[in-house]
Amino acid sequence: MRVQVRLKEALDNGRLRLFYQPKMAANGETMLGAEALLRWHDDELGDVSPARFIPVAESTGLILPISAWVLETACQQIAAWHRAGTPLQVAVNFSAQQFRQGNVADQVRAVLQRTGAPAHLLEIEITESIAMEQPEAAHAELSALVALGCTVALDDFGTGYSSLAYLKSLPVSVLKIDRTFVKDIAADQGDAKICRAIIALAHSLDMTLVAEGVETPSQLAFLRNLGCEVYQGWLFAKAMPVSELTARLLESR
Ligand code: G
Ligand code: G
Ligand code: MN
Ligand code: NA
Repeated sequence: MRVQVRLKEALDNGRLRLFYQPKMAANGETMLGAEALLRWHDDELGDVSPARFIPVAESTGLILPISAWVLETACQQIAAWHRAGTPLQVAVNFSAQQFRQGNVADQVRAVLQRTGAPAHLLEIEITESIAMEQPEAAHAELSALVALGCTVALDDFGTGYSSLAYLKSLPVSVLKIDRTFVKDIAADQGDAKICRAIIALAHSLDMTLVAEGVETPSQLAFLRNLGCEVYQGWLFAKAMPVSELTARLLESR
């Protein structure tokens, strides 16, 4: 109850923030994009993880205004980096309710127009389970997003149950291997095999592979050997405020 009330206040009072976590190329130096991640510091509750408050927001309907704020803020930032001559692709997490509500592509089109963010710099991340929940509606919405020029990534891949036939039919160009598989990749034969299989699957469907939660050089080496293209994790950087990410973009120019 307390989280719910204070979350509403945080949204209304501009206390939510978006941080950005770099996505790196296999050389470990080139930044290919970033994922926008919500952060909330509450005076009483301290730092509250989105893993805790997103489910509350989902169950109270607050997720819709929060998601609208996230999309608007990320697109404003995409436009700002683009205007500054340091364009960066930014991935935004979409919630189950946003998809249930429908007309996602119309909403995205309006925000792109309003902010001046180029569509090709916006990536939409949806979890495998969202895509499976309403296969036909998700297919139609995702196709409309791709028609706008956005890319679509399947997040937490490997934790859901998408059929390969459905996966093949989806207009998705990026698979993000869930970090639970990456975690023990160097120690656990089973996880290593799952990663190998997911990477082979992605490549056979002409999809780009992103590994999440890369924390150690040995995980990186292992994934590199398997031909993974994009790396996200604390080995490279945690999610950071705009000012820090901007400094990195300027350094790398
Ligand atoms: O970055 P972190 O570990 O704190 O994120 C925890 C969870 O919250 C992750 O599953 C992440 O996808 C989710 N999350 C973070 N930001 C957003 C957001 O803007 N929208 C939605 N729907 N989920 C988010
Ligand atoms: O569910 P989703 O993949 O959108 O959420 C990404 C989550 O993973 C965020 O909560 C982010 O903070 C977290 N994360 C990013 N890199 C790492 C990492 O290297 N290790 C761990 N444990 N978590 C990470
Ligand atoms: Mn994500
Ligand atoms: Na994920």
